[in-house]
Amino acid sequence: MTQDELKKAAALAALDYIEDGSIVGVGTGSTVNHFIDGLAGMRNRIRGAVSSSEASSKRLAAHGIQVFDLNDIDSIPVYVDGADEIDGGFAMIKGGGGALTREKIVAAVSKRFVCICDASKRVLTLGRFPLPVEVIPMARSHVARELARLGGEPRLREGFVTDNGNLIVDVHGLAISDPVSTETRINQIVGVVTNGLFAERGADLLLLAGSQGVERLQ
Ligand code: ABF
Repeated sequence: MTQDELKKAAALAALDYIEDGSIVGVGTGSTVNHFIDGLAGMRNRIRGAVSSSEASSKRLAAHGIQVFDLNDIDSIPVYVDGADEIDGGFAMIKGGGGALTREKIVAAVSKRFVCICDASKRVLTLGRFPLPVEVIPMARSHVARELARLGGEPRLREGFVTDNGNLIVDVHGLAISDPVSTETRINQIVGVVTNGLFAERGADLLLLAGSQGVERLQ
């Protein structure tokens, strides 16, 4: 199977966890695009969705799925999203697509985080994938200096502006042995909006697609 076929298999497995009549939390990325396309087949069974990016909102709307403002919703039973890396404790690096802040907000409101991945995303230690950090533009240099003190190599993502009007700094070369404390430490740097470590609130269920099928891990 190709990597895209694996992504699709993981994404379609997530449909099993969608509750009838509910609002579905929807992430961002190529794996999630398969999930959105699958969700279209059951759109009459759900109330609608809350989305983590303009791109996902557009795709949902194109399928006739109503997209709600998060501020009008009290709770979301299930949030489905991909990851760039996920470790054995279900801590993740996310934000390769630049939607990390909205993803973290929707995940925070959701009761259950279902992570959908192909097997290449599973790692022993997070950090080979550069850690994205969303930054207020005027704080860019300050934040980069502070990130360098953590031992990584911060690089501005050229020509990229987030849906929130901010910048992304990708930190290369980190080996993240304690994801919760690294997440907290980076978030304390003034000018950081959020970082792509999802450790404090990691995934609850991992649907991991490999050549043998989709493993359901929790
Ligand atoms: C989102 O999509 C991001 O947090 C992550 O960066 C990316 C995963 O990429 P893909 O599904 O395209 O491999 O979940």
